[in-house]
Amino acid sequence: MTDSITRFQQALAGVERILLTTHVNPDGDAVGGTLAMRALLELAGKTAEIIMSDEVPEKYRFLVDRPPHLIAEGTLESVVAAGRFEMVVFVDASERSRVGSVLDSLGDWCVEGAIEVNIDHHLSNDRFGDIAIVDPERASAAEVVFDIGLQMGLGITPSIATQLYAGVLTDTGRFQYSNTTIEALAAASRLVEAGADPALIADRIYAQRPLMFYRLLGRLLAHLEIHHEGRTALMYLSGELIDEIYPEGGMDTEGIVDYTVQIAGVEVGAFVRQVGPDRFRASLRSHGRVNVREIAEALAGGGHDSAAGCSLEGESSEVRERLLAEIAGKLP
Ligand SMILES: [Mn+2]
Repeated sequence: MTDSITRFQQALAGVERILLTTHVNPDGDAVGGTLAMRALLELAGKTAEIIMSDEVPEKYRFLVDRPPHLIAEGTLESVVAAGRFEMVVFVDASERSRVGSVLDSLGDWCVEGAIEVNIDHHLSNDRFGDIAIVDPERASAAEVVFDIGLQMGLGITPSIATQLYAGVLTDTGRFQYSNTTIEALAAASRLVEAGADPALIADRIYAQRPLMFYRLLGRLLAHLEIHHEGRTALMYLSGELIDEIYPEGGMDTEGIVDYTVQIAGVEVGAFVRQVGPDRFRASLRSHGRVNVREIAEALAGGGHDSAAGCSLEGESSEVRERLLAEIAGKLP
């Protein structure tokens, strides 16, 4: 880590324009970590722009000091017209493809041989890029960004501290997941010292959700499936229900999967949602006794030992059977 941050610092000296990006369906860590990294690069005197595939969810907009560019927007031309990027920084992406359609245009936006920097904390991270600053011991990418800021001696402003704290808070499930380590808590403590307000941040993220979120949650809980003698809980969100509850889009399902594993006796919780015709996304959680990363990897996904995910293709009942069979094989 220390060595790769030093190499990053050396590479920074030779570049002026830096592009940052993060994974599709950005969560609190992706949003907070990427915004904070941009702010740190600006403190280091660089020109830095974020381009992402999906928009920042409503509940994280309070973290946004300057809006990131969206791939779907028409503003990109002016960004690129100002000059090509000499460095691309990926934040919270376990592999290059996780950033979605941004990847298709990188060649148009960047100079040839632009330096790729990979800032992440996923165990499954494949160390892509020219410089990989990856620490799987860290609960969040935000902590890795914090380490970079500290090692580079850049000041952590209250705004940066707030963005990073949001990353630690959300990726540890409000300091509840098994990744809530001494280091994660220490980082959170130092971020509070630097100006992050824990009560305000928790309120903005968790206590200001739109009514529709709870309507959706109610429907999903009412139809929760219990399998494997009570050890597996599965929630399924069909495309029809998405269209019914969110006819104008803007669906927010973050954290819904946690309910599946908060039921007594349940070892593995799964939340499967339809993302297209015969296309699904599954999120998996466990209490740590079952390694859900292995389940996800068997289905070409990835993640952490007690929080993982994968994409699935096929007919909905067949997809669920495949997932349940994989879970059954890992139950104690
Ligand atoms: Mn993360």
